[in-house]
Amino acid sequence: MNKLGVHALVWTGGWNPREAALAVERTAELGYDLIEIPALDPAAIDVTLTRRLVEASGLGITVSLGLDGEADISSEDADKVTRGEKVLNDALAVTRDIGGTHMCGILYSGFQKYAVPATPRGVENSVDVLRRIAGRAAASSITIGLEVVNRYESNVLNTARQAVDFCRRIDAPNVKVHLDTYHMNIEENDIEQAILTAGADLGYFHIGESNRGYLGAGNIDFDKVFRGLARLDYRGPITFESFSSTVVDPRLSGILAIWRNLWEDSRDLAGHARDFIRANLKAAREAQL
Ligand code: FUD
Repeated sequence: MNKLGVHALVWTGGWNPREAALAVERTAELGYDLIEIPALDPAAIDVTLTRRLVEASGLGITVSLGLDGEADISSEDADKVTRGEKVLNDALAVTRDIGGTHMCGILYSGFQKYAVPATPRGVENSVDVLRRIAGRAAASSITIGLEVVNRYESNVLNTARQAVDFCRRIDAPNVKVHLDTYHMNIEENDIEQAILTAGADLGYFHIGESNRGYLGAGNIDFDKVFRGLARLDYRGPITFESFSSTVVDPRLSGILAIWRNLWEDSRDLAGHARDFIRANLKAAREAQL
């Protein structure tokens, strides 16, 4: 069945030894199966420490990131593309060395608001780089998840349909579509249909509310979300994401525009999300029988 995960920013904004230990301990204590750690700066992750903590906890681990504008593989500027490929290679090495199974996020472009559309040549650059990254990832049995985000966070992949077409162009079995309910709620016509459109290409799933706070306290139609996952019989990881000004990673929280305090008690939030996801998934699966 699906492995259930939680994003590290629910617990901590950094990854020093104390923060890493706390995030791993709390995730395991609540019965989650995996922790997803952000690696916008892969060098900031202490690989030996992280591997030791994760192995001792019995959790799985995944890595997520987005590229910045100076290291953008969807650019027409060869230097930016080269820098972006290096960031992806560095993050992949971290994913491998900490025992990660998935590297996902906005791997295909800058993780930012663009003021102009992506260009065909830029998108071709992105496809070429990701094909090489996929080959290296496959050697370590790592799945690449291309996260579909809303228009303010990339100009390349905003819908499930675009992501499926993009995966076809890369044409590597370990490159999958990564959907996120927060973004789908903004861009898709119908969340359930979008999940079905991703189909067998769906390889990673983020669950987050419309205001990125407590699940069920916003506008997302979770009946459709879980029905879609059940109809697809999706078996991959499902990670809970939520952000509040209580827990801040200066770079990531800034890109995500986390200005408001939506919760203070990480443990209560994550415990609630675990129960919410488990109960809704179970009900949706039973309804399919
Ligand atoms: C971005 C997003 C996140 C992001 C991750 C990076 O809006 O939804 O999934 O990729 O937080 O660690």
